[in-house]
Amino acid sequence: MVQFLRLAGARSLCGRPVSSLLPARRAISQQARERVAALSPKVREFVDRTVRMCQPADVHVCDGSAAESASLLRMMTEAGVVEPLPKYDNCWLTRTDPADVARVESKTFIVTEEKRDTVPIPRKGRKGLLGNWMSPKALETAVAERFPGCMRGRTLYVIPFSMGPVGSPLSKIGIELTDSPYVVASMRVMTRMGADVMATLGDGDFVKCLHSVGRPVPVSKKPINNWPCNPENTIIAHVPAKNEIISFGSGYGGNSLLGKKCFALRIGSTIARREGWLAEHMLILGITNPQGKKRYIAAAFPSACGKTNLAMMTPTLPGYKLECVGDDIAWMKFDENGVLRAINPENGFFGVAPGTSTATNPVAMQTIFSNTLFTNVARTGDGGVYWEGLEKEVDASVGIVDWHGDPWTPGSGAPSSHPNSRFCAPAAQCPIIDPQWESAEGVPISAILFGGRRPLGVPLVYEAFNWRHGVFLGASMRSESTAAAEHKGKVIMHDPFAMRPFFGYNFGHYLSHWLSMEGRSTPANLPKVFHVNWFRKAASGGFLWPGFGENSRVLDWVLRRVDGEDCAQESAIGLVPKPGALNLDGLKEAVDMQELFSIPKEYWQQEVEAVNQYLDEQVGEDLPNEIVEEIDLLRERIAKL
Ligand code: OXD
Ligand code: MN
Repeated sequence: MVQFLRLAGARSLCGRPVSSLLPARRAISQQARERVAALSPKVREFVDRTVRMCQPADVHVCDGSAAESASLLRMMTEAGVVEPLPKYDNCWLTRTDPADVARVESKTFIVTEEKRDTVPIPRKGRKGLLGNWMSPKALETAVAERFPGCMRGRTLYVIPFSMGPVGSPLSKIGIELTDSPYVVASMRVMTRMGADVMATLGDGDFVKCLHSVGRPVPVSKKPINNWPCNPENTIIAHVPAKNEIISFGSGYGGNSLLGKKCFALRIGSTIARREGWLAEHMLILGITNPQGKKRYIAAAFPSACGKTNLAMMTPTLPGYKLECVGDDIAWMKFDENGVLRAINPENGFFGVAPGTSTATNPVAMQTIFSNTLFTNVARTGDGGVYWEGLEKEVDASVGIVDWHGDPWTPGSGAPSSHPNSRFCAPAAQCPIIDPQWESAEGVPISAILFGGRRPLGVPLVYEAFNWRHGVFLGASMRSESTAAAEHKGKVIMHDPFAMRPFFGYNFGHYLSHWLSMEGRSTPANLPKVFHVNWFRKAASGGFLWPGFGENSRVLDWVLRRVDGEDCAQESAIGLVPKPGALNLDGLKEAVDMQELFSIPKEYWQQEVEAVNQYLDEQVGEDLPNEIVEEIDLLRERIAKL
C-alpha cells in the first residue's frame, strides 16, 4: 500500500475544514472555505493528506460553472499561460514548454505487488515492451522524492468529474487534485465536471487522481512559455489495487488530464476486468444506411491514426448518415441479452490539430471554433489559429506566429505547429453528435474494427472468421509510429488493440479477458470483428485508397456483413469482399483493387513470424493457447498461398 507522507508537525484534520491547515499568511476565501467544509468525508480525507504533503497556498473546489472557467481563463491570461483568440468565440491558445509536448510512455508505470500482474514476463534476454511496472515501495520512494511541498505557492484545485454521463450505471467518478489551472479548464471540457458530480458521488468511492506540475513557487528558474513543468522528474503512476493515479512533472494532455488515458483506459481496464467489461481505446460511431437502419461501430486505431476523422466522417456513399458518439475511448459491457453496450466516457475531443481541415474533417472544423482550448498550434495575426493542413483555408498574409511564439512563414522548413498540437473542444458542439451519445445504458455495438497505418501488404478490409480470430486480429495490430508519444522516426510498431501504451494489467490476462467475452453474448448478438487499413501505399509511394469520406464504402460492406449478406469470400488472412462486392459507384478516382486487396505471400510469411516472435517473446507463458493456435492456423493458410 502506498501511503502519502505525513509531514512533520502536521496535525490531524479531525473533521475541521481543510482550510484550517493552510499556511496562516494566506487566508482562503470564505466561498472556498464553505466548499471545502461541504466535502464528503472521503473526499475531504484525500484533500487533507494532499494538502499536508504538497502544501499548496490555497484550495479551490471546482463547481464546474461557466463563471468559474471564465475567471480561471482570465487569471491564466494575466499570468501569460493562455491567450485569447479573438477571431473565435471563447477560444484560447496555450504554448507549453517544448520539453512537455506529448505523453511520456517511458515514465508511465503500473504499480502492483507482483510484477506479473502488470506485465507479462518476456522471454529470457528480451526487454518487456508491454508497459512499465513499479513496486509499491518504489512508488512510495518516488512520491517522497517529488511531492512534499511541490504545490507551495500554488492553488490546489479539487476537480470532481464523471467519466460517462453523470449517474449512468456505466459511469465512474474521479476526483483530480491538481495545481494546474490549465488542467482544470481542460477537464471541464473533457469530462463532466463540478458540483453535480460531487452531489452524485455523495460519500461514495472514487478514483483518486493526484497531479502536480512539480514546480513550487518561487520557481528556481523562469518557466518557458509560463508553462511550469518538471520533465526530469516526470512520473505517471497508476495503482489499480487502490484506484489511484499519481502524476508529477508534466502538464500536457494524457499526462495531466487524468480522466483520459490514466483513468478511462489504464485504471479503467483493471476495473473492467474485475467487473467483467471492456475499457478500450476506441471511437464509437453511429451509421444509418439508405434503408434507414442504424447501427453502431467501435474502432480501435493507435494514437493519431485517424480515429477522430472516422468518428466524424462525411460519407460519400449516397444515403448514408454518420453520427459521432466518441472519438477515443469506449467503455463496453454485454447486457443481459448479450448485446455489447458502449458509452463514450469522455465529454470532449482532445484531437490532433495538424492535418485537420475542411478537406479532411469538415465536421471537426465546425466543432472546434468555440469554447476550445488549443495547445501548441500557431496563431494568426487576426487572432485565429493555424497548423499544417490549413494552407488553403488561412490567408498567411495576416502573419503567423509559430508554436514557439516566433514569426513564421510558409515554406520556412520547420512546421508552424507541433505535430502533436491539439484542440480540446466540447463534444456537444459537434454538429453530428449522436442523439444517443449520453444514453445511460450505452449504444448497441454491431461491429468492432481494428486498424493502423500499414503502408505495405495489408488489404483495405478483412473480416475475422470468428470471435477468437477477431481477438487475434486485435493482438496482432501493428502501425507506423506517430507524434502522439515520444517515439522517434517512422517505424512499424506492434500496438495490440491500440492499447500498448494504455494496458492497466498484464496483456496476456487482457487477451484471456477478451476471449472470455464470447461467453457473455450469443451468436446473433456478438459483434463481428474486422481489420481495416486506409493507408496502404502503391510502389510509386501514393496511397492506394482515397480514404476519408470514401471509407463509407468499407463501412457499407461491414454493415452488409453484419446483416449476413453473402458478399465475402475466404482468404488466407480473413474474409475479404467478393469481387465487385465493395460499392465503388461514383468513386472519383481509379483504384487498383487488385493491389489494394493483394496478400503477398512473402510479406505475410514475414508478418506472421514477426507477430509470432513479438507475442511469444513479449507475452511468453501468459499468451493464451487460443492465440498460439490462431498463429499456427494463419501460418498454415499463408503457406498454401
Ligand atoms: C490521445 C492519444 O491523446 O491516444 O488520444 O495519445
Ligand atoms: Mn487516443
